[in-house]
Parts: sequence; C-alpha cells; structure tokens
Amino acid sequence: MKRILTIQDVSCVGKCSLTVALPIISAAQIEACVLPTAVLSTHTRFQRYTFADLTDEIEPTMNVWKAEGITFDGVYTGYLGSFRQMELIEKLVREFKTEDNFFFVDPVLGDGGALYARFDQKFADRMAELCAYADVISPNLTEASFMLHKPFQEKGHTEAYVRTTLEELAALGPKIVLLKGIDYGDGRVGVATYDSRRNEYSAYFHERIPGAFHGTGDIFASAVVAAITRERSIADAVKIAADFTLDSIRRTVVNPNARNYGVDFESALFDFARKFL
Ligand code: PXL
Repeated sequence: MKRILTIQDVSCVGKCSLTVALPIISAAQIEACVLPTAVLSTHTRFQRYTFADLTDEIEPTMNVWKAEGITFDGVYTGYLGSFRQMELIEKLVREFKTEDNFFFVDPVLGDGGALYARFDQKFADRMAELCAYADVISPNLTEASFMLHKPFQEKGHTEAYVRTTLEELAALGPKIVLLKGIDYGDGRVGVATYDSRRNEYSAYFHERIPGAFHGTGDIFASAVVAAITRERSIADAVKIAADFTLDSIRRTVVNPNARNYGVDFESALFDFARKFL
C-alpha cells in the first residue's frame, strides 16, 4: 500500500483540511499519515474560532520519522499556520523527497479575491517561495493573483490570460501547475493545467453551480493527490478530482437544510472510491 503524508490543520468542525483529506485519501486505498499544523475549533470562516499552533511539534516529529526510517510516496501540504512552518516544511522536503516521490503544495491563502483571516501579502509571498520546492501546485485564481501580485479577475478570462498565469506560476519553480476557477464566460468553470517540463497545456471544464462552497479546494487537492499516488496521469487525476468535487457540491445543494460550512463530499465518496478498486 502506498503511504502519503499530509500537512495541514485540524478544523474540528467545518469540513476542510484534514477532516476531508483523511477520508478521501483512505478511500483511494492509500495510507494517510498526518502532520497537523494547528487545531482549530472551527475553520476561519466561522465568526469565532480557536487556534492552537502546532509549529513546535514539526521538527521533533520529523526527527522521529527519520530515525525510524519512515518514507513517503508523496507529501501534500494544505493550510499552513505560520512562516516558521513553511521553513520547517522546506527542511522536511529536503529530508524526505527522493527521485521516486512527489511534493504537492496546495497554496491555501484565500478565495473570491480575498485572503482568508490571519493571512497577508507577506504570507502569500512566503507561500510562493514554498511552491518552488513542489512537483505540483494547485492554486485557485485568488491564490495565484496574490502569489503573482496580479489583479484578481473572477470571470471572462481569455486563453492568453490563462496561459500567461500558468507560465508565471511555473516560473515560481513547480513542475506542474493546476489552476482552478477558469471561466471563459460560457457557464462552465474549469481547471487549467501546465506541465512546464513537457511544455504542455490542457484544461478540464464542467458545469458551474452558483455559490461559494467552503472546503472544495481541499476536496479537489486531496482527490488529485490520491489519484496521482494511485498512478493516474495528471489529466485523469484532474478529471477524477473535479468530477468528485462537483458531485459533492451537487449533493449539497439538493439539501435545503445544509449548513454552509463545507460540502457533503461524504455522499460522493463511494463513487470516488470505486475508481480505485
Ligand atoms: O479550506 C481551506 C481552509 C483550511 N483550513 C482552515 C481554513 C480554511 C479556509 O478558510 O480556515 C483553518
């Protein structure tokens, strides 16, 4: 069985980060190891939240793994809580990255043109530096615009804009860029992909369901990581992950009593898992 390490927070209530990454990775029959960056009562889009920073645990934990000879088929980072965490993650990658495994950075910073609570431009700049170490990054357009110091454009993108943005993100250092939230104004939304090694561009579009859905970036990233780990191509991984995210949103909007703090990916998990039998 493959083994991956995911580094992000535990939001105790709120369907995001580790509480979605763990079941999704497990459903693809991959061992999921965790390095929690913080424990929050609720994610930071709730009005109130506690935040217990776990930065000091990172180095001792990684030293134990190193001494025990533990290896990973992939390392996947999501929401990070401090500048020092990024420095320690760079160290972890130097220790655990080999020719045969991958480092995936979901540069969680914001959405809808704005940064999440607790983050500022400096944090986005530091995240851009972390992306240099990655094999694959998966920003949305908000995160791309902050990391690149470009104005945010929600809709009506042109092919030229998308290509330039992909190339600018690749210039940060990652081999492959997955850029979420592309909208050519035809009612669909998509993920554009650029493989800088092969100089290949592609895109996958699907129906846009109106509304903002929390945690969908984490669902998408976890599903892509799972599919890559199970040796799917990048194009297949993007399709599997985007379809699963859309399915999760669909199953949420049909429920009139849904609490708007995360989507019902649980209802879509069985169909997702069947792709990895
Ligand atoms: O879904 C991204 C995310 C992860 N973790 C925490 C968050 C958010 C988004 O707001 O607040 C703590």
